[in-house]
Amino acid sequence: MADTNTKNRTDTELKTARPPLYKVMLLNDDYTPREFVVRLLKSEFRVPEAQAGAIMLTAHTKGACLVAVFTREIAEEKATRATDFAREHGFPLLFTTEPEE
Ligand code: NFA
Repeated sequence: MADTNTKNRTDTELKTARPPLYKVMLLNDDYTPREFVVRLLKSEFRVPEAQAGAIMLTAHTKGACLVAVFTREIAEEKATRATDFAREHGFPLLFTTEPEE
């Protein structure tokens, strides 16, 4: 059964360790078609159509946009997979990762 007696727990016991999180960023380029970016965001990151369009447009106008946040290993794997998929289709589209502040 779960320990519901919070009264007698110490501060240390109450602390829940959370792994550091990493941002997956979408970078703009001049060659990858907008529709390809939206399709990739939907298939690789499970982002709904409207949100995928908004992320693509933000990257297009501002140079970069946050796609999603994961633990380091997952973030790196997703960024690599998505970037590789674009390469396989001949596009220079780039996803990067960076630690969340
Ligand atoms: N800038 C690209 C274009 O005009 C679209 C794009 C958006 C590329 C976001 C990469 C990231 N075709």
